Formats: sequence, structure tokens, C-alpha cells
Amino acid sequence: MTTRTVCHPVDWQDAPLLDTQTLADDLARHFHYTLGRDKVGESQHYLYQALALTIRDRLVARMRQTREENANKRSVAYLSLEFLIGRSLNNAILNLEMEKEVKAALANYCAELERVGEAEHDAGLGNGGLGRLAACFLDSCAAMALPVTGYGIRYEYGMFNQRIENGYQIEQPDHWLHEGHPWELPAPDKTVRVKFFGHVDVHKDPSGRLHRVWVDTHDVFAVPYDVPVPGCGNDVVNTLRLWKSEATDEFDLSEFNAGGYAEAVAKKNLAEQISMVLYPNDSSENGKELRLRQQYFLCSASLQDRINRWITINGEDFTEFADYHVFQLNDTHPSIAVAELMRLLVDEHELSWDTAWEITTKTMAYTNHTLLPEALERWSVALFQRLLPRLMEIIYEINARFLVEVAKKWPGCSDKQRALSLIEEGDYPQVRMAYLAIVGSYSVNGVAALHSQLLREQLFKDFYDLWPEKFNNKTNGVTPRRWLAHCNPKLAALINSKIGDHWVKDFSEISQLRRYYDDQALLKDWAQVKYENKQKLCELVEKQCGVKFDPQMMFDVQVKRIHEYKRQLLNILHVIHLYRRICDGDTEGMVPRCVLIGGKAAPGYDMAKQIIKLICNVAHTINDDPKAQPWLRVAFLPNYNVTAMETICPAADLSEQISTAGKEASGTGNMKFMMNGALTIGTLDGANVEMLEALGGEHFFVFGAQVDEVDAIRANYDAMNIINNDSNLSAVIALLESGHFNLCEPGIFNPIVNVLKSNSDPWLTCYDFASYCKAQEQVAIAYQDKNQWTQMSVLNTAASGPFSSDRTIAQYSQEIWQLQHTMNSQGE
Ligand code: 26Q
Repeated sequence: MTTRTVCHPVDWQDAPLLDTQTLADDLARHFHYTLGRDKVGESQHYLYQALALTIRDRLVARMRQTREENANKRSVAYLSLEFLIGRSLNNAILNLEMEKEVKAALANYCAELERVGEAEHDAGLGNGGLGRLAACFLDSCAAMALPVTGYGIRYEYGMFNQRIENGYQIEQPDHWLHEGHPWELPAPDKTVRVKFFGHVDVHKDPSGRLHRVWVDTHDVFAVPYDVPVPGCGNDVVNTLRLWKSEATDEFDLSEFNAGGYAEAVAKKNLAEQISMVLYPNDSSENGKELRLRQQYFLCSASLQDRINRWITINGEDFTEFADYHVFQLNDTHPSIAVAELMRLLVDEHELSWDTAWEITTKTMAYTNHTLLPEALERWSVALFQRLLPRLMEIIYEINARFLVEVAKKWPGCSDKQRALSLIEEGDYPQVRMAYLAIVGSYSVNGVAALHSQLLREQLFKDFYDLWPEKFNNKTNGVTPRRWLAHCNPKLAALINSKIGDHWVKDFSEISQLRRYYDDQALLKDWAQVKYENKQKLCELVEKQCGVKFDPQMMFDVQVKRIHEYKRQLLNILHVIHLYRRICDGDTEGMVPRCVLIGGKAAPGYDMAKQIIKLICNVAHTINDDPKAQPWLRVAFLPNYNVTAMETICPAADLSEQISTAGKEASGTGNMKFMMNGALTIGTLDGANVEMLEALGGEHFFVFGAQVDEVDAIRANYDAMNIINNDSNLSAVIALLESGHFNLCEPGIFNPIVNVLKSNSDPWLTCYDFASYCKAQEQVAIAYQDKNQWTQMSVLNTAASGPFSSDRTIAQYSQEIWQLQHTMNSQGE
């Protein structure tokens, strides 16, 4: 029996009910009293706020209940610098299964849920795939009632808003909290202290034992804000705990006394900078001190939080700590957690090094998300030393002990020691964060089968030789609640009418759709739903880009971060190729298409920004040319984000997944499109490989060099030779060079052309061009047979079962987290 030390007067069963009348009463109360409003005006803002608070009431009691139920269980802390949540209102309504009641309650205000929902700002606390994956995972963990808590940073400014001016990307700050964030609950009583700077002293205690103490630190407070994560239809509400940095009330007394009162108080700002802004890079640009501060801030606060909770139940006995905790590291961004857990256990809780190391290496698990060598995180030892002196000592100690193991495995081989060392030597020594994560973790996983294989065989080969048992694969997935049930309600209803709605919670059921791929009535309705979704996207494109798309035409879509390896450039070269054919009157076998491209470039990534400019200019030229109108329209959608994807993926006919083989770890947009019945044109990269496998080759337009070929191709790469021998490609390049797309700005695309022509183009764009065009011709042929295309669309949705994040999370839970234990705590 559990003894309760705290009084909980409200059980969730007594919590606000879900029926229409109670809901309507609460909505009115929040609208009139909490927010002090009278009439509903044009703006839906207050109605949205009141509804969000009404829904939140129904979540908080369940959140507390879930915490109580989980208090004695083995649990996971998912540490991530990013959680790309998007909007929460409709997600909560869907998961609480109260859509009907909410709509009825809103009718009192003559308001529609869809319009009210549009008043919500996206919580854009992430860059792209990795951040959105964390959000999908939280949804799946809650749906499967797993005790998993997300830990992140409550950035004041999320991912920047992108505007396009004359084809150029302009970044604008995203002050998403400006109008308040009704979903969060501050928990100031759980505030913890995080240290920075200072130095390490050595003290001898009376028994002669040496202690290292980190002193003269500049501390900041980490204040938690809890965001509820509702599970679908199961009354579970997990927690996403986001930390805000605040200044302590300790001032520099010397400055104070010297009359510097205002200056001393103003220094509080420095502490608050930590959680001010999300870094908008999705790969490299390393070395920024503030970024390291953010990482350590998140890790220290989150680990302290878990340890404090443990101590409340178990006191200072850590014997079983490792049986009840897992820390899943979302890439290397939180990998300083390895050293911080050591510091907390050894310095603050007086465990021996060996005991602490055993706990650390039994609780840490690392997920890698990139194969790009330049994206592997490194921090300068000098910076580490200054910002986190005690952590640097601990990393040296971990390294010294690790190198002994390396020496045992490869006796006398100092090259191996140098290659595997956590410290990269040189004029400016660096800490290799991926190596720290691997050495400190019991599990290392990649995010698609091919990616995990490349980690084992290439990037982390030596570590694999040393510890093969640590390495495993967990192919990514996306939540079918947001990415089908919510974003494509018409398709969801159609699916329900055939196979029932169990697929929402058990997505393997979606395969039953396959039985209907010949059902003419279904195919007709399926095509009609796609058509209506395309109409909706047309409205968005017209509003955002001023370009008229036609829902009769094929919708060919590539939305994702702009990066050279993702090859938006290859896409636009093909668009230019089509345009040239149209101009030449060569439209045989062509289908009318609307090409949509969207995505943000990292602000410092010049080449990516130029690619956006090229896309915009090409779009402008083509859309302005009456000859092209019936055949080709092109738009660059500004400010691509989670909410935009909710309109885009249900409307796509063709999904572009065209990265250079071996570069995209997994991709997750590919899965969202597939679920919504788009066909894929793609390389054998990331999770595309598994999608093709699940689908059968004839329903997937595959092209391009394969992973086992790219090295040899690069070694003998002769771009000019490829161009000269391909009349289509030379014509495209000639058109680019002629300045046809940049008449007013001569020369601006020279750098792009130069990369294409270069023998050291790592992305092999020219190499893959011909095979890409051929695959696109196959697409066009297939699209001409509407009925067959629709059949393939159904088969895509039907085969998307494995790409649910529920499947991914079930595997994390069984194979990494082992989440069945129950805590044998006091009070039981
Ligand atoms: C690096 C340095 C400084 C600041 C930030 C960063 C940074 C931030 C975000 C580096 C990387 C990221 C995000 C990476 C990412 O989204 N990777 C993608 O992860 C997906 C989920 O596993 C995969 O599907 C994609 O293939 C992978 O590119």
C-alpha cells in the first residue's frame, strides 16, 4: 500500500467531466471570468484561450494521476534540446475523444472548432526532423501508457519565422509566448540550481579522503514548466518538463557596494539568456558558448530533478537507482549528461567513482541522427575548462579509464587510442561528444536500418568492434494520430467506413485497407478526398505565395529543411528541364504538375539560401510564362512548419525524398506523405529503403546511385563529362548560365553552377540527374492512369503500418528501456 504524505483532494474521476454541458459551463467561466471577456469579437483569440484552459483542466488532474501511478515504476527521461510540438488544442481534443462535445459547446458562441484552432501559435521548439520525432515519441509513449517524461528547454523564441523578400530568406524572431501559452503549468517549487564557471578546489575530509569541490560558481535557477502530453483514449497524461533559466538573487556585492546597484541587477539578464532562443541550425555550426550553456543547463536540471524525486522516495540509497531510470539522449546535444550524472553522484551524493560509473553506463542510452561527419559535435577543451571546469576533469577521468580498455583490446596500438580518445588532440584540443555518449551509454542506436548499418560499418566502426552489443537500430516513425487522424479527417473517415477506427491506436491494422484496393467505390471516394485536400492546399499556396495551383494537376511536393544533401537543387533542375521541354513544345508523356517546395535554411548557410533564391526565381519565371501555365506551376512556400505540413501532406500526390545515398539518416516527412497516400520518388537512403520494402518496388519510384556505389563514383567523378554527355542536363545548365532566371541580378547563381560542375561535388547532383528524370517520366506515365494511381495511393497508406511511432516506441520500450519493473520503494 502506498502511504500518501500529501493530500490530494481531487481524484481524476472527480475532475471536470467531458460531457457537453459541463464543458460549455467551463468554457463560459474561463471566457467571462478567467479572461474577463464579454463578447466574442472578430478575433478568435480569447475563445481559443478559454477553450484551451477548459481542455487543460481536464488534462491536469489526469497528469497528476498518471504521475502517481508511475511513481514506483521504472521510467524514462527523454532528454532533448528540441520538441517540435506544433499546435496542441486539436491534438488534445482528439486524444481525449471529445470532439463532438467541444463542437457543441462552441456552437453557443457561433464558433467553429477549425477557426478557433487557428488562433493557436505553433510551439516551434525545434528545427526539423529530430525535434518533431521527439514530439511524435511523446505522443506514442502516452498512447501506450509508458512512463516517459520529456525534458527540454522552454525557449522564449522558437524556430525563426521565415519571410521571403525578392526570393531571399528573411529571418524574423518567433515570440511564440507573447500571447501566453495556456498549456503550461509552472512548477516553481521544483526549481533547481545549475552551476557555471568557477574553479575546482581539493579538500581533505577528517578521514583523509580527498574531495573535489566546484566553487566560486555563477549559478542560475532552472524553473520547470510542465506541458501535459495526453495519451489517446486512455486517460494517461504524461509530462513534458521544459526548463526556463532565471537569475538567482545573489548579486556581486562588491559591485553593489561600489554604487553599481543598477548594473548588478541588470546582470540578471545573463542568466535569462540561456533559455532565450533556439539555435536554428540543423547540422553544424559548432562552438557557440551559449549553446553549450543550454546543453549543460538542460542536463543538469533534468538529472537533478530525477535524483531529487528518487531521494524523496528512497533517501540517499542509490543501490537500485539504475533499475528505475533510463536517460535517452536525443543525439549528442544532451551528451554532457554522462559527465553530469557522474558529477552529481560522486561529488554531491558521495558515491565512489566505480559505483557511479556503473549507474551511469546502465542508465544512459544514445540515439544518433546524423551521418554527416561535419555535423558531429565537438567542443573546445578551452571553452569547456572555463565554463564547466569540474565537468572537464570528469571527462578526462572517463577518457583515461576508457583508453586503458582500448589498450587492452588493441595492445600497443597508439593510433587506436588517438582515434578513439574522447579528446581530439591538436593545437586546439576538442571534446568529441559522440564518443562521450557512446562510452557512457549501454545502448547506441541509429534511426533507420541503413543508417544503423553505416554507423556500425563506418562512422563508429571501432566502437562497434569494441562493444558490438551496444549497437542497435530503431527505425523512426510518426504518430498516426496527428499525421493521419487529425490532419486528414476526410481520409480518416473514409478509412473508418471500411476497416473501423482501431487503426488509430493500433496502426498495424491499416494493412487491412489492402483488401479494398480494387474496390471501385472506395477508389472514387479516395480520389475525391485527395481532390478536396488539394483544394485546401491551393488556398494556402495562393494566400502565401500568390500562385494559383490547380487541383486537377499532379501535386509534386518537397518540404524539409533546405540542405545541399537533401538536393532541392536536383528537384529544381528537373523543373527547369520540364520548362525547357514545354518551351520546345516537347510535352509528349508529360503530366500537368504543380511543384511545391518549402523549408528553412540555417541563417548562416549561404548555399542553402541561394538555393531558395533559385527556386523562387525559377518559380517566378515559369509562373509568368503563359506557355507553361497548362503544364507547370511552381511555388516556394514560406515559413514551412508543423502546421503547414498538416495541410500539405494530405494533399500531395508525389513525395520527393531525393537525398544523396548515405546522407539522410532516416527522414520522417517521407512517412507522413506515405500515410496520406502520396507516392514516393526517392533514392535508396534512410528509411526510404524500408518503405520500398514494405510496399514492393513497383509502387515506389526509385532512382540514383546507391550507398555501396557512391565512394567509387566520387573517386572518379567527372561532372563536366556527365554534363557534356547528357543533352538535357547541358541544356538546363546552359539556361541557368544564360541568366534567364536572374536577368536583374547577373551572376548570382554562379556559385550554384560551380558546385554542379565541380568534380568534388559531394552530393553527386549531376550524376543522379538522368536517372532522376527517368524516374520522373515513370511518375508521369503512372499518373496518366488515374485509377491505377489511386490504387497505388491506397496501397501506400495500407503499407505505412510499420512507420507509426507506436511501433518505434514499442521497440525502444522492449529492447532498450525494458519498461516492466515496479519500484520497490518505501511505503509499499
Ligand atoms: C548543431 C549545432 C549547434 C546548434 C544546433 C545543432 C543541431 C540542431 C538540430 C544539429 C542537428 C539538429 C537536427 C538534426 C535532425 O533533425 N536530424 C534529422 O533527424 C531525423 C530524426 O531522426 C531524421 O529523420 C533525419 O534524417 C535527420 O536529418
